[in-house]
Amino acid sequence: MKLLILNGPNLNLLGVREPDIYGRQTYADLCAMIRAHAKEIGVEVDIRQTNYEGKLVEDIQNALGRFDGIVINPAAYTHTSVAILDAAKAVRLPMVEVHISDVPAREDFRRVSYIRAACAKTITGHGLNGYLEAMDFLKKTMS
Ligand code: CA2
Repeated sequence: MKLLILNGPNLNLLGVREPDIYGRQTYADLCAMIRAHAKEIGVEVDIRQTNYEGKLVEDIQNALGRFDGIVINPAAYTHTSVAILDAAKAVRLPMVEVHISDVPAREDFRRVSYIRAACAKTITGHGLNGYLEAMDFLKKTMS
């Protein structure tokens, strides 16, 4: 089983700024956690981060036939991007939406999630562990 882990804009700054919201662990720490968990549960992972909306669209499109499922944190594009939603709907791969912070408890503009409509599950506010929970969910639902 092969999972694509996609991260949107500014998530490369994890641990560098706003530790009160996103914690002190870095993006490298997140990648290490995901890789260790993948090994534990016996899945392959490809972890990517981009600041570009079109790159996320292309990565989702190209996942068809290459990956069995997608864990996605589109970051700010969660709240704006119909293009990412359309790509996710087009490929119809099992997908889980993850947010590190407790999004509903933040600003009103973060309450909208376009990608949610294409996701089997949404995990918010569980910190970096949310990614691991998403991997567990996909592993369980697909085996
Ligand atoms: O909570 C999440 O995971 C978010 O997807 C993070 C996005 C935000 O726009 C969403 O509303 C919720 C922001 C990612 C930026 O991450 C940073 C990390 C450290 C320092 C600055 C930004």
